[in-house]
Amino acid sequence: MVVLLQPVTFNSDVYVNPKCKPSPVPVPVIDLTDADAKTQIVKACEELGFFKVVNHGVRPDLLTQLEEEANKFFAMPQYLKEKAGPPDPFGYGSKRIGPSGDMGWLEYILLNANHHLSSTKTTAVFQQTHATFREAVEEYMDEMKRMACNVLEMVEEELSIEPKEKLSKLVKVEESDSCLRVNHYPEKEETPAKEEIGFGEHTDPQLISVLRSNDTEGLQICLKDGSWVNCWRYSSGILSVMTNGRFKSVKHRVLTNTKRSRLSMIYFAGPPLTEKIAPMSCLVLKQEDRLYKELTWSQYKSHCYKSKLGDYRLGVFEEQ
Ligand code: GA4
Repeated sequence: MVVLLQPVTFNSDVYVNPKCKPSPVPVPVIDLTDADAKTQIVKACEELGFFKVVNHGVRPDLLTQLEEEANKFFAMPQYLKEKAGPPDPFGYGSKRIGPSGDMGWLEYILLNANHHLSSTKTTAVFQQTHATFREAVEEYMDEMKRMACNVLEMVEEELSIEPKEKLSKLVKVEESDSCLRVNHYPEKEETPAKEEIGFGEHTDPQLISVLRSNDTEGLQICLKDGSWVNCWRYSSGILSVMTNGRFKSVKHRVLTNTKRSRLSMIYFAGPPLTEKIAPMSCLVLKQEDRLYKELTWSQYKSHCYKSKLGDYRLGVFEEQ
């Protein structure tokens, strides 16, 4: 499931590449204060695997401030940024994504959201910047956690999931294995701008991802028929297992064909490493309807981190 934090305004003027057309699929826009929000969220998770939220309660100046601070980080000389790399997986990375040789036209920082910003690489990111960056990151992570829990609680209510807080607790607890990724896709200098893969196609492995991006296009999602549509603001993995396939894990990618740089910030809400992931019994009426077996998040995460970006990873959960 992916959640967007932005207004959907499909303005075709901003597309550099004529192949990039506004999405023909209306992106569901869900007002989190709407009485019907939980029904709309579940419908969006079943049909598309992503939706945009409004009235989410995150103060706009926090979003602006974090974007400004992140831009300042990426504007620093390369040798300074590299003091916070290579990513292990946390820290600063450039062009290389993950440990299996995937490459993209981007630079990024990956931060551990829970063991509070304590890894050596994370510390190195903040050594190069002002304290204001770290403060904004911490507040943003708290807000993303709150929002992810809020959305998961609505899902629990709508699907009558028992016990109460079964899903949201996984993210709320101290040991939750969540992370924040800030991606910077630099603008292209050539004219016409050459299409490049910014971030190759993949699905996110965690429970829910909350994405916020600046006003630059690039994000595309893959529909059930295999076609790619622009959805320049966006959509996860194990929620699909836990709902026994009822929720979709949307495949997405980012293209860089733009004259403007793209900045995106994604909070990946994950459960504790020891948590057992399996279809929730309240959603599987008959044993033979169960599509997936049980693995811990730690086992699944290790499997993911050995894979290539575009690999189908949920197969390890599938019952024979
Ligand atoms: C995709 C979602 C998150 O960005 C991420 C990515 C991770 C990484 O960049 O190191 C992975 C990718 C992501 C899934 C497969 C493996 C691991 C790169 C890769 C090739 C931080 C995550 O948790 O999984």
